[in-house]
Amino acid sequence: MKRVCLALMLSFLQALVLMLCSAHMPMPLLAADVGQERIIWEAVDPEGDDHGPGTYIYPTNPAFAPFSGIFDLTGFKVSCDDENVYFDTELANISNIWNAPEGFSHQLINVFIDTTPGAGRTDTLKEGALVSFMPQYAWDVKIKIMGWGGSRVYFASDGDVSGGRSEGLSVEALPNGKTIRAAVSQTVIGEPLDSWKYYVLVGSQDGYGLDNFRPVMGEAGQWVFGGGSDLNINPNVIDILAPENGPYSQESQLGSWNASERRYAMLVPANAELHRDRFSVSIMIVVVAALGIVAAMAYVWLKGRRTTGKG
Ligand SMILES: [Ca+2]
Ligand SMILES: [Ca+2]
Repeated sequence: MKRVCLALMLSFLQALVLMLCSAHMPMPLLAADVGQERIIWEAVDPEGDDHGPGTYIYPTNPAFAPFSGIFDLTGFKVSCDDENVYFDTELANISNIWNAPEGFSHQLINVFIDTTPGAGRTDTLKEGALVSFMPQYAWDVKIKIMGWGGSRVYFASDGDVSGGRSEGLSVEALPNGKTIRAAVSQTVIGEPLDSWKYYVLVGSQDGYGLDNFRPVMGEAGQWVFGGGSDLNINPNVIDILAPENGPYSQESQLGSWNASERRYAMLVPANAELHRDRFSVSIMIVVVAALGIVAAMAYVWLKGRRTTGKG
C-alpha cells in the first residue's frame, strides 16, 4: 500500500514539474538536424493570444475575416545551412487576400536579435511598433518581414533614415500555408550563435502606418485595431513570442507602457536567461518539496515497520 502511495506521489510530482515547464517559458523544442538545415533555436507560442496586452481587437473591415488567427504567432524557428540563416515564423492562419508576391498580405513581422552583448539599441530604430527593449538585451540586427518587397535588414548602427538592406534577404510563405520564412545570407548577418537572443513581434502591415505598423487605437475601426488608446503610446504589436504566464508573459510585457511618463512597453527576448532563472527557481522549489515529502513518507514507513517488528 505504501509503495502504491509513493508511486502515486512521484507521478504527481512529475506532472507538477511538467506543468511548471509549460507555464513559465515559451516551450523550447529539441534541436535536431533536418536535411541540410541545422536548427539553432525554436519555440512555440500560445494559440489565441492575438490580443496584444489582452485587450486588442481586430479591425472591422471584412478583409480581416475571420477576425482571429491572422496575427496569432504559434511558433518560431531559427535554422541555418552553409549559406543562409532561416527565420521561420508560424501563424495560425496566413491569408493572401491582396495577392502579395511573397504569399501573404496582412502580416508584418519584426525579429530583433541581440547578437553582441554590451552593444546595440533599446529603441526600434524607426517609430512604429511603439515598444522598447530591455537594456541588457539591446538588439544589434533587425529583420523586418512583410509583403510587396518591403522586407529589410537593419543594424543598430544604422541612422533612423536608413532604408535598410534587401540584398541577401528573401521572404516567402512556405507551402504549408502557415509559415513565413525569411532567409538571410550569412554574408549579411554572420553565422548564427547559440547565444543570440530573439524578440519576435507580429503586427499588421499597413502601407500608410509608421514603419508599416497598423495602429491600435481606443476603438476599432475599418482599418485600425481597438482596445488600445488614442495617445500614441500603446504598442502596435498584436502577438509576441513570450511565456503564457509569469512576470514576462506577453500580457505583462505589452501592457507595461505608461501614458503619464510617455514610456513605451519594454520587451524581453523570448530566450532570455531570466526566463530560465525563474524556471530554475520553480524547479528548485518543487525538488525541495518532493524531497521533503519522500523523507516524511520514508520516516512513516520505517516507523511502521519498527512498530510491526516489535509487535
Ligand atoms: Ca500566439
Ligand atoms: Ca504570444
